[in-house]
Amino acid sequence: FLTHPGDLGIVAVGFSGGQGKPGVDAAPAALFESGLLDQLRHDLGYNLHGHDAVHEYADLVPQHDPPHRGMKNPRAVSAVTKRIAEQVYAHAREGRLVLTLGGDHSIAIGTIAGTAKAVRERFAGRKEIAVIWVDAHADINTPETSGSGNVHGMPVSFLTGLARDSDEQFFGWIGDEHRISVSKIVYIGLRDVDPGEKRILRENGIKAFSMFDIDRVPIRSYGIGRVMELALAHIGADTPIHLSFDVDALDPMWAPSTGTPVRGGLTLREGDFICEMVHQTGSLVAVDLVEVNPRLGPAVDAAHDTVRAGCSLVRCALGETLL
Ligand code: HAR
Ligand code: MN
Ligand code: MN
Ligand code: MN
Repeated sequence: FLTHPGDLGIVAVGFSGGQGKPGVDAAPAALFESGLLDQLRHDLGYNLHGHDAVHEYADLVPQHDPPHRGMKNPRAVSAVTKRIAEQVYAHAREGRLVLTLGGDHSIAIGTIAGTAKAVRERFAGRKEIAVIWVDAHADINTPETSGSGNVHGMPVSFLTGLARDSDEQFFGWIGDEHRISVSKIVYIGLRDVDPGEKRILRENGIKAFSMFDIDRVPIRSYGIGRVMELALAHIGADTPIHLSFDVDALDPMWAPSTGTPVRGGLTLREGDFICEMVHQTGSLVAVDLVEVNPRLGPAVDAAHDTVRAGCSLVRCALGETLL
């Protein structure tokens, strides 16, 4: 039964260079093995494109890649995200909804750059995308504010132009056509934000809903339903939406296998609800699912549970309904 027929471009990214823990590159294969593609094809009725390969970008990763402005693996992450931007752009230009499976969250530099460029072209520069960033973390460090040097903690600063580098091999390839404005980002699920990031969020007036806002304490906080109403109202109708979902937004109870788990997160139902609400806008143009690491986790079932949660989030974003 085809509830949502349509063309879906898939970019499967086996890349982990935005952070230090191996295994996050194995997520696309694990998601495929658990039946995600069949669910998208048969249960949701999509025509799939680009799903045959998991890209490893080995040709773009140099042997010697010393830090630049404190960033680790800067040449590799820059070159890989540039390539991802081209891949996402190529799907989006064909009018396909684009699903990118990471990989760590540095890859969103590429996915969002690609979507932003395609939407600008499609609407002759009159429309800009909005980004809903679901995460325990804000990922808005600049190279200078980052304590870790991991680029997966910096994608939003490069995408907004808060961080820039004129050198092509260190993200200098990012142009105005790839960027998003700070007023078009909404965060949901934050609970582990560095002091420097809090200052950046405040100084730029960036819309952010923390776990406190999602809690159902009477009067003072909103609950997930009201948070989604407010988030979508901030974006406004008729604005193309890129949903970038970091699986660590979920509580480790639901998604234990991830590189930087933070307790006190979203339930799986709250995560699915965010995705369902975004789907219902009819404005979704791209989805990322990142930071699933099937090699990590406390128990034998951890990876399996996390992969299943990831599949559920993706299905909800792509139109699965309960009835
Ligand atoms: N804020 C920390 C840093 O910059 C941790 C970032 C962790 N990021 C992710 N992606 N797991 O959200 O290093
Ligand atoms: Mn089936
Ligand atoms: Mn993230
Ligand atoms: Mn995170």
